[in-house]
Amino acid sequence: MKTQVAIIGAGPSGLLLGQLLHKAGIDNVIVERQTGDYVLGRIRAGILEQITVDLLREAGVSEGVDAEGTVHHSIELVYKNIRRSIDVSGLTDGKVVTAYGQTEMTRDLMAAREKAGLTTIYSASGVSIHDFDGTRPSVRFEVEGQAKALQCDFIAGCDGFHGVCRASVPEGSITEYEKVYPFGWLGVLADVPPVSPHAIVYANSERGFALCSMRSMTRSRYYVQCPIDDKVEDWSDERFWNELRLRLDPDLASRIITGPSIEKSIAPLRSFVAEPMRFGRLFLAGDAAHIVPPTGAKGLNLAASDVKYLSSALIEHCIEKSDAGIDNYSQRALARVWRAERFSWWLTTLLHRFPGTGGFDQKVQEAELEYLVNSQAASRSLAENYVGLPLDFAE
Ligand code: RFL
Ligand code: PHB
Repeated sequence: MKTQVAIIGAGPSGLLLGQLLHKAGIDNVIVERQTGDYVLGRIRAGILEQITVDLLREAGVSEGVDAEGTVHHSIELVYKNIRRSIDVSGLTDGKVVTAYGQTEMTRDLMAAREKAGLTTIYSASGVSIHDFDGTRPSVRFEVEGQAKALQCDFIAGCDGFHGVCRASVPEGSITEYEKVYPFGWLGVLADVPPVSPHAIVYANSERGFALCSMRSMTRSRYYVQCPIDDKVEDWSDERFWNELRLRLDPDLASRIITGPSIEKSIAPLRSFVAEPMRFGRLFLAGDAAHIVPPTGAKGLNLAASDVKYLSSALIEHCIEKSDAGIDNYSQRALARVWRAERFSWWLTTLLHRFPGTGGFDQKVQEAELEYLVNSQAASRSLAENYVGLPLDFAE
């Protein structure tokens, strides 16, 4: 088998990259370790920056988000049992974020790929990548017990945090920066109307962080901070809803509509960056190169901006015969990655209860939240990061 770009991973990074390359006439094959249904079963992100929605549009896959996405103009912050709104749009010249599930976005991208007749190899086992430091890279794997080889010009490592691509880079060529947080998020998806259909609610409470989000007017996504070693079985639906209510202001708590969970999972929180993001003819994109704690809703959006930079670079190489884009890819992507890392770390630190947090730390968090909602300078800084920083910065 032969292709121009071998993409490892059929998550949002890999699928979006495949679509953008295809639109530009660049041949690509995706190799994914799981089945398509498994990939769709992972409930993750829900908030898209405008840049991400624009990219879906550019890829010709925006029908779903245009029809079903819910535009948010504000976020709400709960602290000291009160709730205050931040007018994100008003503070950013009208920018918005859109609630549309990663599951739905992935489904749309998979459907578009199938319709275009592009090759995706699911259930590939023992995937390995070779010779990306030379001019003729290749990918090897097994499908139904049969060994396969895929020759290519470039490899895009879109295989997430636990993937094979980053792990295949020689140790001395990569630097990893990591911070692991001492708690997790317990997430519940339920077919109930969202408590706050016009805003995402972030709560700081003495009992720990909570978040109210949505997927549609009939499907909601809620999270509570939990100890990292808790098990999903420890959390009955009833315990979850009770804990959520206790972390919100009384008005919002009284309005929550509860129902049986249709998914419940615990996610660890981590900040991680691998530098650089290019090794010869191998490029890392999305979670394969970096992780943010989900507090700022940045993970999927960073994956999308990496893909924007990478697709432009590969198109420039293949069509315009210029290497400027691929040579600059890592630096360009990392500039935006580190800004989102900073924002996600800051918001996580501000909103969560850390083990050993005393009265002083809680008071300082509350003072900062009060400052945030009352100072236009501070709320503008939050807003411009939340809607997504520009794709390029002056260095
Ligand atoms: P993915 O989604 O992990 O996809 C990688 C794919 O690669 C496959 N794979 C392999 N394939 C072949 N060979 C191998 N050896 C392979 N190893 C792995 C995997 O099976 C998988 O299909 O990475 P990608 O595409 O870079 O996408 C990143 C996003 O999934 C992630 O950043 C977001 O979900 C993060 N995130 C959020 N991001 C946002 O922008 N907004 C949000 O509101 C938001 N909320 C969240 C989140 C992540 C969460 N969790 C569970 C970590 C909320 C949560 C709770
Ligand atoms: C979600 O809807 O899953 C979501 C929303 C906002 C976040 C993280 C996750 O910051």
